[in-house]
Amino acid sequence: MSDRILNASFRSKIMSADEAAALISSGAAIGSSGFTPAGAPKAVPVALAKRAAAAREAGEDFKVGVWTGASTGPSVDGAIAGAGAMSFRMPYQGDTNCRKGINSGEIDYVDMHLSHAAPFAAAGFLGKLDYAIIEIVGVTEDGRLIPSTSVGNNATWIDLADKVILEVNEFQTTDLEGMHDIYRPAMPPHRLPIPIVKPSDRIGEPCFRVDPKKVVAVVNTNASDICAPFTPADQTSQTIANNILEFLTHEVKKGRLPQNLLPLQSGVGNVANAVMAGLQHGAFEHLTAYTEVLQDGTLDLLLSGKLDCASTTSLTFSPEAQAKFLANSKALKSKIILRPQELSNNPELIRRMGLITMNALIEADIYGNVNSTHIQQGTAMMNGIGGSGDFARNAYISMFMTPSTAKGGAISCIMPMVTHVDHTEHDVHVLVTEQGLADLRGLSPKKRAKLIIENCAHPKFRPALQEYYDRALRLSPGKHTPHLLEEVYSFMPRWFAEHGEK
Ligand code: 0RQ
Repeated sequence: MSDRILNASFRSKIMSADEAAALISSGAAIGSSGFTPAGAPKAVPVALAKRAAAAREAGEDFKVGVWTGASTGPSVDGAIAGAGAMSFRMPYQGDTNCRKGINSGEIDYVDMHLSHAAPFAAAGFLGKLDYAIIEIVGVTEDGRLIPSTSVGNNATWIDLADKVILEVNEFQTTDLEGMHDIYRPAMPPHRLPIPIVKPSDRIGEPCFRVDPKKVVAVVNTNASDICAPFTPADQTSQTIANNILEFLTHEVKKGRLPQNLLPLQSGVGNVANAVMAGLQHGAFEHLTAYTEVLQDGTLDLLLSGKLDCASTTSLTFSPEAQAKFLANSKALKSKIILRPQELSNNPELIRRMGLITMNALIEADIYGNVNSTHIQQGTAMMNGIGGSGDFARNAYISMFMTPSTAKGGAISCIMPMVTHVDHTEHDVHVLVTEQGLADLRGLSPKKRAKLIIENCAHPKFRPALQEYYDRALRLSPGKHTPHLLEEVYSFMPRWFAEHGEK
């Protein structure tokens, strides 16, 4: 332990996770590290959940609010929400217990753009932050903190919190030191342009700074990140990936993209991973990525030399890829930059560098509006908008991808009207399913509808969608965006009744 903590004042604060958790009182707001769910603390939140469960057994209520970078997995969301000890959550989650709490009304969830989280908190829109619980790799002699496998909002939580609890995770490689680029934009009216012009630029410092007086506990851990393995790309994800690669090749041929494309962003999940993995076999060289999650497929591109550099805020690797990363961490140091999510998801940078963005969705409608967050007819939360809005609104080319059906083919992911809108028709340039691709750029709503139904909908649902659209067109002639609201609202329950509840 001591060789990771080179500063004596930090060494004097070493204690157990239980002792650190005992410092936190009910009602506290906690800023936790963790991004999908790399770099999440492994021990203190679990101890806190244990404490909350004991309090509940003793007839007391013990609840905390949890602010994070993004999803944090079982050691934070799973444990605290599982103990019924979470009162508030922001800005993104993906955990079963947490989802249950949100959808049963137990947890107040603020689902927000990831680029907004740090500035909202810094502006005081979310109230006071009492504790930061941050996983780090070590402490330097002069008391700076070496970040772990994600940066997320950690720099902001450390600055804003009254008290800081550190988890020094010996499992994480010390080769991470030097991969990070920590920079916090000033708040308006003092904010200056962020001087990143390409993904490989470094503009900040490799470590977090903390006022040592705020550090109340240092806890030793030794555990890997808990990221689920990716399922090998099935036929559907592979076909979606191929459709996207074909499209990119076509754009290069047309002269609308350079030979090495533009910086790539790809979202979370198997399809996103399959697209990045697919680039391995494509003709593109000297690629770059400016993204928020770096998954297995992107790691392979870095290792094969296809991808020159990747800027991200988290390293979200399956156990297999974690081993590959560890074996190659020295070589990867010059190729990976981990930044705060205020930079990885910064709208101004995304627009200026001209990103190609690829995100998954839950449902899209025939006009190109996208629901990324809600199920059960728009009433229940799945995960959250995450960074998809930061990227989609500002992309050079914003792509959304999905299998054409969900739940074993029972539900169409192309609907007459989405039940919840996260990304409007204006932010969706290209829609891709395994059925095909709809390039919506420069098309009016009626032309978009034709293309989406023909190219993206599953053949099983295509006739019903076409029939709805034709009737809307007939009954509201000349309208810009033909819809039959009475019908669309009756259509959905009927459809779901016929094909099973979402
Ligand atoms: O649920 O496993 O219970 O059946 O949604 O769907 O197909 O496994 O796809 O893992 O890529 O997730 C949009 C949720 C897709 C994700 C979403 C059900 C489906 C399954 C997952 P089950 P898949 P993925 C960068 C960008 C928002 C944030 C974002 C997400 C589950 O990508 O959260 O993009 N995106 N961030 O069955 C009912 C439908 C459905 C449906 C899918 N039409 N109706 N259920 N599902 N379509 C990362 C960050 O921001 C951190």
